[in-house]
Amino acid sequence: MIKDLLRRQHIETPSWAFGNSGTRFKVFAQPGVPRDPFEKLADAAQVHRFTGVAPTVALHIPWDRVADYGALAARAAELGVGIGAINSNVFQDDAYMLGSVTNPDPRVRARAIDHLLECVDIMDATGSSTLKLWFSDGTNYPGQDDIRARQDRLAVALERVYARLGEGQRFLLEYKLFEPAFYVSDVPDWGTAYAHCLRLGERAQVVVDTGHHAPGTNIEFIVAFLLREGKLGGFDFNSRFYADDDLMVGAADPFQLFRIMFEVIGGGGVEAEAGGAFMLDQCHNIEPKIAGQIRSVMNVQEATAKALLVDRGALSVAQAAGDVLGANAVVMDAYNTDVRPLLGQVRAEMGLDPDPMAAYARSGYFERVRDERVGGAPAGWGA
Ligand code: LRH
Ligand code: MN
Repeated sequence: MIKDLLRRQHIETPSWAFGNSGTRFKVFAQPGVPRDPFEKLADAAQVHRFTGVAPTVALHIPWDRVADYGALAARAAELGVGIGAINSNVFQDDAYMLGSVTNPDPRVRARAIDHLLECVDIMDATGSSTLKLWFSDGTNYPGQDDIRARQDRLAVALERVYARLGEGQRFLLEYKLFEPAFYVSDVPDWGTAYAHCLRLGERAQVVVDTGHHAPGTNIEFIVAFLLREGKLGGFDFNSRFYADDDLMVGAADPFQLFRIMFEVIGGGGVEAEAGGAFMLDQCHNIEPKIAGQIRSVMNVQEATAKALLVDRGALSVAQAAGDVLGANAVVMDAYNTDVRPLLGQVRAEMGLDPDPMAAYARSGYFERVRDERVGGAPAGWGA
C-alpha cells in the first residue's frame, strides 16, 4: 500500500522555478536558463523523467503568456507532462501600487478582475482545472485605507471569478502574512482565506504556502483543520529559516514537512483522488534549478514515505491510553526511519534509476541546453 501511494504521488513543479530569480538585492543570472514557456516545460519534463512523480507544471501569467495556449498544452503532452494550476499575477503593474482587487480606484479593480477572468480563459485553453489566486494587496501604514472596505472589494472580485468558473474548475486562495505589504495584508492568514472560500462555495479552497506564516506557526494544525472542513485545496511547498525565503521544501525544516504530511495522510489528503494539489513554489536563486527541483521532489517523497510508515494502530492505542511518550515514540520511530532504500526500490519498480540526482547529472541534459540556449532573454520574474 505504501509503495503504491508513493508510485502514484503527484507533485507539481512551478514554471517560474526554472527561470532566473533572486531578492531585491540581486537576481543572479544562471547559464542555460529557459527563454520561454516552451523551454520551461522542457526543463520541468526532466524532473518528471527522473522522479516519475512530477507530471504537471504550474504556469504564471503573464510570465508564461503565449500566443497559442493550445500549442503550449500540446507541447507539454509531447514532453510527457500536463498543465497544472494557472497562477494569476496582479502584483507587478504600476497600477497596483495601492492594491489590485482591493484598490480604492474602481478602474484599477476592474483591470485586476479582467486579468483574473483572462486566467480562467487560459484554464479553458490549456485544460487546467485549477486557478491559484495570490494577492499582494495590503497597506503599509495605519489609516492608509479602510480594512473592512478592502475586504468588501476583495469579496466582490472573488464572487466574479467564482461565477466564471466552468465545469470541473476551482480556485485556490493563497494567504500570506506580509510582503510586499508591511502593515495589513488583505489575505494575511488561513482564517481570512477560509472565511472567503466558505462564503463562496465548494469550488473555492485554501492553498497553504509553507513560507507564508508567522515564525512558530503550527502549520500542520492548519492543514488538519482545513482538511477536516474539506477546504484544503493544496500546498505551495518550500521552506524558510526566517520569512518567505522560498528555499527548497524540506531543506530548512524536514521535520515540519514530515508533520505536515502526517496530517495530510491522517486527513485522507495524500490520495491523488482527494484532489489536493501538491505544488512546489520555490526560487533557486543560487543553486542549479532543475537539480534543485529534483531534490525538492525527493524531499517531499521522503517526508511522505516517513509519514506513511507511522504505525497508526499502535499510535491510536497509545493515544487512547494517554501514553504521551509512547505515542510520541511511534511517530518519531517513523520519522527516524531511513526511507531512501524504500524510495530507491519504488523508483526501480517504476523503471527509473533509484538515484534521480545522479541519473539527471549523467544525462548531460543541463550541459546540452546550456550550450543550445544562446541568445534571447533568459526567463525571470521581470520585476
Ligand atoms: C507569493 C507567492 C505566490 C506566487 C508567487 C510566485 O509569495 O508565494 O504563490 O504567485 O509567490
Ligand atoms: Mn506561493
